Amino acid sequence: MDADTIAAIATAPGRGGIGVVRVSGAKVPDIAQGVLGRLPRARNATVATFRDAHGVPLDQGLALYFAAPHSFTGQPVLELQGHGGPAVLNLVLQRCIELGARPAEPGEFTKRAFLSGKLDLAQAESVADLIEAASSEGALSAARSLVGEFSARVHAVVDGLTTLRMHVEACIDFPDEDIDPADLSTIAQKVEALRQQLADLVGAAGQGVVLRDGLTVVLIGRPNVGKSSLLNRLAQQDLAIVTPIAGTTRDQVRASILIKGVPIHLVDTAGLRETDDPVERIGIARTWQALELAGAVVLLTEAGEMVAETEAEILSRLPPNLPMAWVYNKIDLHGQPAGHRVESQHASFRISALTGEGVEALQGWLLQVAGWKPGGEGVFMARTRHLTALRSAATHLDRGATVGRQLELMAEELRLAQQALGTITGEFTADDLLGEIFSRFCIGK
Ligand SMILES: Nc1nc2c(ncn2[C@@H]2O[C@H](COP(=O)(O)OP(=O)(O)O)[C@@H](O)[C@H]2O)c(=O)[nH]1
Ligand SMILES: [Mg+2]
Repeated sequence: MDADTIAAIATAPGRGGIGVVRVSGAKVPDIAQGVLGRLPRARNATVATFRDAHGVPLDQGLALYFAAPHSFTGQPVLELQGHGGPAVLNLVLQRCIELGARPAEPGEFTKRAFLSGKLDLAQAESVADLIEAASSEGALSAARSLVGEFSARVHAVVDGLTTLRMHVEACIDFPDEDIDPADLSTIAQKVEALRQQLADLVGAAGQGVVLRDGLTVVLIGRPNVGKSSLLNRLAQQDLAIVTPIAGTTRDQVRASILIKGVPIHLVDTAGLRETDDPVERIGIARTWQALELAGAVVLLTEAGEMVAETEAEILSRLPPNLPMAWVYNKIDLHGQPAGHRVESQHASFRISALTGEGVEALQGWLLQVAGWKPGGEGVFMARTRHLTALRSAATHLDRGATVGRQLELMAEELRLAQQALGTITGEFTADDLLGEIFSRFCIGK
């Protein structure tokens, strides 16, 4: 573990009732002596004056000392809880640095907690996810991961794999014909049970990824069909300029909204048409680019109007398998009722962006495409990285299930499955990945 003592302002920048400077490392007792004149009793809240090198008071607050290894990082930790102003907090931080600490890097406290075995990697990641959660659903699922529910389920599969591997390895030592058929069938049953366990886990983690990352939805169509109006309606704000003039939207307008706690990232684009306007043409080129990163596309046309070449071209250029909703907008102008039809990945809706009629059904479809299922209990925050690892483990188990009597092959697949799962909790994680994960944290965490 790193020998440096690190310090950072752990509370959000700005002014607040309380601001916390956190210090972790071997020099904590000296730093406490320097700032407070003594080392407070461990795990006791102590009222104290924080002083500079000349004894001048910088602030008065609470000091909390945690002796190693009973702290967040596993090292000696000092928390100085003073007043939440940027200037005063900086003075206290500088005082700690003067006494031998260095400024912490983003995520460095949590990284130390991971390295000292206080948290596994999935739990450490959920610290950042909890802080960043955009919705209460997201926060609750991150908290579930933080207390280790996700890791526990991963470990349960790993334990199952370990037992199974022992069983398989034991059988390998016998020549083929001596393997007891009863053993083979027990092994097959266990593989099947683990596949099911893993499939459930993939489902729950997939939900977590949705809660964290959401779905990017691109609105396209000819000019004036109401794309910007629909964006504004969904965002419940006037974000994009709406006018009856074709070609109003040129720059992409982006808005992230929450539907039932799921982040939906909307991209409003320049309407697709032939144009000589160079600016609009750039906008149109960007529309096509945006589609490459889309998780779903909403194609708008005006209700009661004929479908034209533009739509045919759009349809022919859409990436295959991209979920699409065809939205017939402006039903209020044509006296049509709202309505919708959903066929798996494809759906059509009759709506009015102006009155909002029919928009709720469209929102429901977006949630469905995002992969959200109602009753998100037992969902825990997960990342794409976790999902990839779970799927990789599942693939190895699938392969393991097909090898028949070739138990050497099965043993190898089981080993690879276990290794894939190990990357989630950090047992088999490369250093550069660790660096990348923690560098995305905020400072002081
Ligand atoms: N009556 C009616 N007008 C709409 C509706 N949606 C959009 N409009 C109008 O159609 C025009 C073009 O809308 P806009 O959102 O800028 O279309 P965009 O070019 O596709 O972004 C504006 O005058 C809007 O007020 C709708 O559902 N009903
Ligand atoms: Mg527009």
